[in-house]
Amino acid sequence: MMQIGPNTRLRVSPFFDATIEAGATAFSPYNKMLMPVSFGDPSAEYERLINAVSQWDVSVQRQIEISGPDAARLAQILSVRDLSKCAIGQGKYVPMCDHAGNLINDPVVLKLAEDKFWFSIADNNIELWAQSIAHERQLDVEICEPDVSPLAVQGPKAEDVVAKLFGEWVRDLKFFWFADVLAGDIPVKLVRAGFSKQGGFELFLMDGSRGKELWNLVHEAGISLGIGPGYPNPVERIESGLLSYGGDTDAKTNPFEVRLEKYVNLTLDDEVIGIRALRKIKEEGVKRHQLGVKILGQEAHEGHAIWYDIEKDGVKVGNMTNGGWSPRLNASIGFALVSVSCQPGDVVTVMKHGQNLEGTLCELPFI
Ligand code: THG
Repeated sequence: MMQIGPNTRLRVSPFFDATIEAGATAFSPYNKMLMPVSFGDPSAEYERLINAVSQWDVSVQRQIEISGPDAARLAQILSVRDLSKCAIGQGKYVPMCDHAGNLINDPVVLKLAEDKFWFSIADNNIELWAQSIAHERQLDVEICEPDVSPLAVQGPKAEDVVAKLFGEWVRDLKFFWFADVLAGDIPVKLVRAGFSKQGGFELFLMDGSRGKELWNLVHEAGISLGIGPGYPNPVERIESGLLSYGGDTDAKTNPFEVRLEKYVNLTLDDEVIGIRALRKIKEEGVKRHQLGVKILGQEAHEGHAIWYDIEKDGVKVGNMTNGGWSPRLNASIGFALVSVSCQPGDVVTVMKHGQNLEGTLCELPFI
């Protein structure tokens, strides 16, 4: 049997043992940790997310904590979305850019206090980035990665499971808002969030020694509702139009290209990193945009398609960045990052190695 040698470069999730017991068969690296990405039965894992409830070890969604007198200022410097109206107890989905306007992350930013924020990050080293910016600008802040590990509960029955654990009031928690709760005596921050469009919550475990207990409590609360293990589902999130930073983006992707314009405030102060570059990009117009591509009449293909070339009239116009078989659409679908000369309705060729597939571009989301 293949073994993984955990060390400081590849850390173990507090839920690792529980996911192995639940039958995890594959893991993927993310933020210097491993995330389970298969429990051996992809169609059952998809079905329970769509029709029942699924629990996911997403502790790889690390929190970068910024606290201190200049915390609010630094949080805004790092974010191209206006955070001034974010309340304590509220989160927002926020694009982060480098100085050239390239997307470097798309966290959920949680405001814990006037002087304390968590950046719940996608896969990139934001702790190092935030430290560097703070020191260069001589800001009075502390930055760390606390012992916090999210466990997602997703699906149409997720709310029932979470209500069983914490009470009926959870049904009134608004999207991206959060509250401190106890699961038994395990401290948890309960966030209405999750990387699917099937509804649900994330339980941020606040004590990494208690991962197995929390996993089991959620499992027990969900048994009668059909709960089972899962992970951020690659097909459901494509159907739903959710972006995977680093999966659907390259080093030169800006937020306008990947449908994040509504989260960008170009009137923010010039000290916000990337904002001047984004104003210029907006003025000049983008060269690429993200659409869907639908390949009709194709059997499910093994694994997941990544970064296949897309051609139109024999000329490369971009890439299918991620794709997979959609049971609900009865088609292979994917995200297309293509030239703005391409429009929904255009017929294109997806250059799968050794097999060229005819597809049609479409608006997102698929569902
Ligand atoms: N939850 C938490 N942290 C995360 C993710 C998460 N960190 C990594 C990654 N996911 C960050 N990316 C996203 C992408 C999309 C959403 C959340 C995090 C999301 N989008 C909704 C949408 O696009 O419809 C809502 C956005 C809005 O309109 O405000 O939820 O999943 N903790």
